Amino acid sequence: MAKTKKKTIITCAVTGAIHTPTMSDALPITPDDIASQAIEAAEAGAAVLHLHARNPENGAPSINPDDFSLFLPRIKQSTDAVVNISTGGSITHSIADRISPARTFSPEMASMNMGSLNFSFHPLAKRYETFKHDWEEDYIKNSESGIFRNTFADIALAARELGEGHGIRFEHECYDVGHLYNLKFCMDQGMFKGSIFIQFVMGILGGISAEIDNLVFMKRTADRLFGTDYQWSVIGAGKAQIPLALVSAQMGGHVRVGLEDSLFISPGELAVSNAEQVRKIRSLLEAQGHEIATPDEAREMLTLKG
Ligand code: KMH
Ligand code: ZN
Repeated sequence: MAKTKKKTIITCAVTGAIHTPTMSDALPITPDDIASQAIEAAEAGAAVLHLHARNPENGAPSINPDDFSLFLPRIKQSTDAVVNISTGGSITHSIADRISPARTFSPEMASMNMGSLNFSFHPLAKRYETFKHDWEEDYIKNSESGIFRNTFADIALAARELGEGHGIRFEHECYDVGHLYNLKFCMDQGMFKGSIFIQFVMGILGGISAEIDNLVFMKRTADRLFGTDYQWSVIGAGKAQIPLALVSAQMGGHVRVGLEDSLFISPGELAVSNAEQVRKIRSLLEAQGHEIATPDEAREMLTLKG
């Protein structure tokens, strides 16, 4: 049974697979950058670190477990934060490849994307005249015709391999209301047992937009489907990151920040690091009377294997 929320869990999503090196010098690319920014984010108050890997040579998104092995041990050695490994990878990879890092490292948490969508960030390409690396422009533009595939069979495979196989708990990424119904269906099929942690992903082109009305709708729908005994959080992509995180906390949810979801610290101003975003949301939350969960408190609330 999920515990009732007492404190607010800050997740930091450190690098992701949408943003590319040209977009911000702060985006961690090398294993050393990923490790040091993750550690700094944990020290600033992130109880959960959501992690993707990058090709150390050119910063391209990577789902190669070898690339994770270049930074995971250092993060585990230096912090007590919950490690959450992405199974989203990037939209170009198959589910079998995307689950390989979580299967290799058996973290406490992994992401689980709850439906297929036109996951597109191609409008970003227009903002840049030149790119640091050859792969970037095509990668961004190709997302216009990309489908982020997460069929029921894909979800079942990931649930079987990682949930049943390794006792990993999931950050259920729901990009639209239909994904909540997908989650309910999967639970009814027995794919996920015990408490759930829903991440309402808002503001990705192809998914639901980042508006308070939509968050209330998502939350009400989840309440209807799952009762009140679940934990939840919000990703507000881009400029919605901090404003929607604050609304989430006021509504009883947790928050996610990090350069995966937004490169900015305030409108028009690039963040200098993941930790800067963590410090900002932490101070705003504390000013509103919220207490920040430690990693162990997050483990208890999310019923992780520890
Ligand atoms: N990039 C986020 C919008 C995953 O890694 O599985 C969603 C995400 C997906 O974090
Ligand atoms: Zn991710």
